[in-house]
Amino acid sequence: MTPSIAEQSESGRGRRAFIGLGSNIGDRVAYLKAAVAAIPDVDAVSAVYETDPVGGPEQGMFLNLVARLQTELSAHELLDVCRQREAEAERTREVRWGPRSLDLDLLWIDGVTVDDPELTVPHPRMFERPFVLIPLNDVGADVVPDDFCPVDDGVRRVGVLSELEGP
Ligand code: A4P
Ligand code: MG
Repeated sequence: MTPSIAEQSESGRGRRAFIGLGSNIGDRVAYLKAAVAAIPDVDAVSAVYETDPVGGPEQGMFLNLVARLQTELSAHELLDVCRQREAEAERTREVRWGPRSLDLDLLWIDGVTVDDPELTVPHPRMFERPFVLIPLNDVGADVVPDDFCPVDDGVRRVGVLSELEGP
C-alpha cells in the first residue's frame, strides 16, 4: 500500500518540498539545467513551460518549472540552497519582479509554515500564479487547489528539461 503523505513525512526520509524556478535572460535552459542538477534531494521535475511575464517592467518570456524534493533540510537551509543557485547564475537584483537569469522560490514544504522577515512558506503568491500552479500540478497535484484549472493562455508546455537545448 502506498504510504500517506503524513506517513512519508515521519518515515525518517524527510519531507516533500517544492521549489519553483524561473529564468528570462540569457541561456534560460542552461541556467535551469545547472540549477536543478545542483539542488539536493530532487526526486521529480515538472515539464518546462514558457510563460508570459507577470508584473514588473516590459521583459522577455520566462521558462518556468517546479522541482520536487524529498529532504531532511530545514526551510532556512532550503532558502540558502535557493540563494546559492541564484548566486551561481550571477543573478543581480535591480528591479522587483524584473528580468532575471535565475529565480528560485521555496513554494511549499509538507506540514511546515514559516513567516519571518526573510522567509514565508507557503510562498505568499504561489496560489494566484498559473506559471507556478501548472508545473506544480505535474509533480504535486495534491498541493494545487481542487478548483484550479491547469490551462492558461500565458503558460505553454515546451518539453522535458533534459531534452531541451537553449536558449
Ligand atoms: N523570500 C521570502 N519568502 C521566500 C520564499 N518562500 N522563497 C525572500 C524564496 N524567497 C523568499 O526575493 C526577495 C526575498 O524574498 C528573498 O531574499 C527572500 O529572503 P528575490 O528573489 O530577491 O526578489 P524577486 O524575485 O524580484 O521578488 P519576489 O517578490 O520574490 O518575486 P517573485 O514572487 O519571486 O516573482 N512571471 C513569470 N511568467 N515567471 C516568473 O518566474 N517571477 C516573478 C518574480 C515575477 N513574474 C514572473 C516570474
Ligand atoms: Mg523570488
